[in-house]
Amino acid sequence: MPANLPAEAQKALAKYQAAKTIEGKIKALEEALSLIPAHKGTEKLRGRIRRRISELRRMAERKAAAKPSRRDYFSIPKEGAAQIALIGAANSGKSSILKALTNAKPLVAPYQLTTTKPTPGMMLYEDVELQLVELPAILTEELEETSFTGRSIGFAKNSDLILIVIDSSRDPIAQFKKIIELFDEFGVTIKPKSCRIEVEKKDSGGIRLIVFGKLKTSYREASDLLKSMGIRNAVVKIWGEADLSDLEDSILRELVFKKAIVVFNKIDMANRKNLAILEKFLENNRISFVETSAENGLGTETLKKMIFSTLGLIRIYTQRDGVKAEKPIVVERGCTVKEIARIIHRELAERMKYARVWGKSVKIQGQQVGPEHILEDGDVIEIYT
Ligand SMILES: Nc1nc2c(ncn2[C@@H]2O[C@H](COP(=O)(O)OP(=O)(O)OP(=O)(O)O)[C@@H](O)[C@H]2O)c(=O)[nH]1
Ligand SMILES: [Mg+2]
Repeated sequence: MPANLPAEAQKALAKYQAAKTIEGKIKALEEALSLIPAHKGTEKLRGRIRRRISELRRMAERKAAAKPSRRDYFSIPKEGAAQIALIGAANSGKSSILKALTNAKPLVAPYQLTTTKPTPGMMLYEDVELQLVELPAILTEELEETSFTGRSIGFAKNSDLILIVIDSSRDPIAQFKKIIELFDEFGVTIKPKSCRIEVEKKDSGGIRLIVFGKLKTSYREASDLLKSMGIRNAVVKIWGEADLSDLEDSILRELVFKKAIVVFNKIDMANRKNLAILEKFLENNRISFVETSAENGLGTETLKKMIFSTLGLIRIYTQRDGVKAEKPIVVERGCTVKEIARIIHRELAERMKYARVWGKSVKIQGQQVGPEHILEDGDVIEIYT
């Protein structure tokens, strides 16, 4: 680990940390690379920087290729409790799934790239409305990129959940691999991390590591890595289990974790052997998957349930003078009574004294609870001021 980089190189790396644009980041890294002498001790760092530069270059190329004037039709206002993106290769059955799960009537056809713009539909899960958006194919059937690749992944990056639709009648491993590679290039990962790392840069005070879980490297090595990346003063918080490469990832790259479900569609025509291998891999990596046949409805109900549970949403029904609201307030798991009060009315959160709750979060039905009480799916709540 190069503890003593030339001051100029460290300055360039600090510039990279501060850069706001892709071009600025590339420039700073190129400068740093030219200032870091090549020898055994700097080999790893130089390699890491070179990898990051080529990644950023690809991102810049893609950005230039996507005409800004076309941006507009690619944005769909969020509706319902969450926005869910359907993404995958051409003809994998994205439109068919959208049609099976929502009120939308997209064109389903046996030729490639039938869908050429984001197409929304509303799905009703019990009493919760969720928005599904089919994105134009990011790969052809031959697994070549399309003119939509960048924009479709960009859209998915902003959604609450991604459904990766795989055509099980064609090689599922090749499709999945290619899609994950593309996601990686665009800074998206779907693999649940074993750790969370926050790097808060400071003006002074050196490097402080606060480890809530476990750091599988020495303090010395971690702080050397930070210094070699131009970070001299920072508070670094680590939750869960992290190693040096996790730390590297969080400093050099800006990987966004997205919840995802892999949907093996056309299961009626599946290539079973390869599928089993991929499913094992997903299981080991804690990535959810489901088998469907949009043609005959197989697995679509399971998919609906999985969408709701993966989103981590719960439904809270407010009650007033004994009358329960018909429509729930849909919030993220872990929501407290006070947060619900705030959603109803800001003043209510300040004026509330206690609440009565019926449902899974209380032992006695109608139990009196305080503002910090954590609610569960299906709870009924009456707030008293
Ligand atoms: N056998 C079988 N065929 C399916 C299934 N789902 C979709 N198909 C067929 O596959 C073809 C493509 O389906 P689409 O839903 O249009 O696929 P898409 O992913 O939206 O395609 P693009 O919009 O072109 O990217 C159609 O001929 C569908 O009838 C399935 O589960 N089983
Ligand atoms: Mg389609």
